[in-house]
Amino acid sequence: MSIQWFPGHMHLTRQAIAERVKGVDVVIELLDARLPGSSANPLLLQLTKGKPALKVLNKQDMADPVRTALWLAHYNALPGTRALELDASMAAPAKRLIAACFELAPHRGRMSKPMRVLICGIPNVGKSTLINTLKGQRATATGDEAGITKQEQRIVLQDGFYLFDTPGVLWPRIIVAQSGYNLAASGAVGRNAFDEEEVALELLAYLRQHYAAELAARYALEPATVSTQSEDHLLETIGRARGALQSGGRVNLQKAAEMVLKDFRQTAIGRITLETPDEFARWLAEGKKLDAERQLRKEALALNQAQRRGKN
Ligand SMILES: Nc1nc2c(ncn2[C@@H]2O[C@H](COP(=O)(O)OP(=O)(O)OP(=O)(O)O)[C@@H](O)[C@H]2O)c(=O)[nH]1
Ligand SMILES: [Mg+2]
Repeated sequence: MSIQWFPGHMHLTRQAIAERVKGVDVVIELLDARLPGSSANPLLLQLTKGKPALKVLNKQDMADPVRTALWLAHYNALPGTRALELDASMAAPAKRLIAACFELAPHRGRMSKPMRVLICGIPNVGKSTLINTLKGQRATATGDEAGITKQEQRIVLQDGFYLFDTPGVLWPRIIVAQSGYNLAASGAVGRNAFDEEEVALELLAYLRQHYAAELAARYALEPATVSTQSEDHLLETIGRARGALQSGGRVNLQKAAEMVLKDFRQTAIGRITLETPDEFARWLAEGKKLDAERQLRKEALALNQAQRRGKN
């Protein structure tokens, strides 16, 4: 799938993150609890250079609670990593983050040594919402669309406690194919940058395997339909049932795909998580292998061309 991942302001942000990290005490990485592996920036470790970091599984109210528990256990078992779950619009749990920052950087938080917390994560994951919840007022713009925050912004939470809101970033190369689809399904990718039908088909393929009952209930399908029909067929069945038709009575697949994606994003199908830690580890290993093979082929091709140029 081709995705126009990296609009200009995201490029700048990567540099801005690297620059900004020098002057912060804690980095909070907001992950999407529906796709924790795919929403984790593989470059972040390199960008944050050993700063105390906290992973926050946001939008937990939309995710499958059983799987959220698996992901929290997974992250908390990694050395030097702490993870929490969150619904960024709820004040009480958000306040736990403040306490966690003080645990990670106990010497900070006075006027002379302020606590400086950088909040980063993919587009639309809820960074600005979290900041507004912590602040108790609308200090920064939010919206259900990727790319709302365009510039870094400093918010003073209280005396000696600063939060830095950053524009969402995606990384230039996504080597796990499923991550591309999951990011697009979640709403992290701008509307015109991917093919809705392709993404909806991948989503249906996953849901029919792992959330068959929810899928059947949402679209009033027989369980047998869900288990026996291919995702292409399912999309057509759903489109027909929902009246997404075009002239001649054929199903408008684009419209059907948009409907399925909207339902997923609004939790209308249920609380769904698109990956488990084990699944993601497998996808990552596979992605790395394919990527290494691609790299080798590229090198072989370059060598071959150089040799031919040498002969001429
Ligand atoms: N259900 C639910 N929705 C959330 C949560 N956090 C954020 N949202 C919604 O997600 C959307 C995106 O939130 P923002 O705070 O603008 O996201 P952002 O990470 O700042 O996005 P960019 O600035 O585009 O990078 C908004 O519609 C929020 O209301 C959450 O924990 N649960
Ligand atoms: Mg924002």
